Amino acid sequence: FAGIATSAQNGAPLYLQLKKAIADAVRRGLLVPGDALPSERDIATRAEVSRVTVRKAVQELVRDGMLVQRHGSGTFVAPRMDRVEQSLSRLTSFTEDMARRGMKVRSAWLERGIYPPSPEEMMVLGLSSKELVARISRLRIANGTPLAIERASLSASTLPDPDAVGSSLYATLEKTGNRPVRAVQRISAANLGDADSKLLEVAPGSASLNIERISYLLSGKVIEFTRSVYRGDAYDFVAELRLSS
Ligand code: 16G
Repeated sequence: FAGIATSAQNGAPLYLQLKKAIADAVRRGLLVPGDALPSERDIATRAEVSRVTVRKAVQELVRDGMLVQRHGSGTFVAPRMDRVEQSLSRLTSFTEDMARRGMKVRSAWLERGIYPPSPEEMMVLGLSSKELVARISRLRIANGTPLAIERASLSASTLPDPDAVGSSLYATLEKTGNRPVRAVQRISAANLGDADSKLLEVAPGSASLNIERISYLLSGKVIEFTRSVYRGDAYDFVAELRLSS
């Protein structure tokens, strides 16, 4: 972490730069799961920052799930995340999936607002050119690791205020009786471009699983059209198959 203060030319707050330096050390394997983090004083001296800055960076990494604090014994690198095994036979939300695994979820907003629909959105959501579409795009992060980018489109009449979506889209839809009960999902393999690989913190060209989900209400009305990009190195999609009679 040395030299953080002296190289602090880019304007980002010091604690965020330190947070990134610690996270990078974990990602590059310089610190492995179970390793104790050097003491607050040690880090502060090496990085030439105050202990308050170190505390703030460490607190955020604990909140993200990358570090764990054990009372009396210090701060450690959290156990490595296994590949996520995701059932293809249940209609669940990202928040529910991760909560069930005891993982901490965070989303970074990439876009949200009301727009005129694209021809594809008009077709899939059954909108006329006079109607509007609500778009919400998020980077979905579990235990500090970005796992997927999800770009959802819904009719603006279903979601008139995208800003009101909290941490879970499905929880928001549930409140107005619009939670989908059925979905059709198409999964295809792809390679990540520069922008998406940067967001997902993997090398450009890494494998991804691109998922298109169209979900429906009981009435048969399409409620959600979502294009997602999942990290190929982090996900296994699992379905149970039966011999048809
Ligand atoms: C899942 C869905 C996505 C849905 C989201 C809602 C896939 C590929 N995608 O991630 O379509 O919008 O859940 O999650 O499974 P939320 O309620 O946590 O916002």
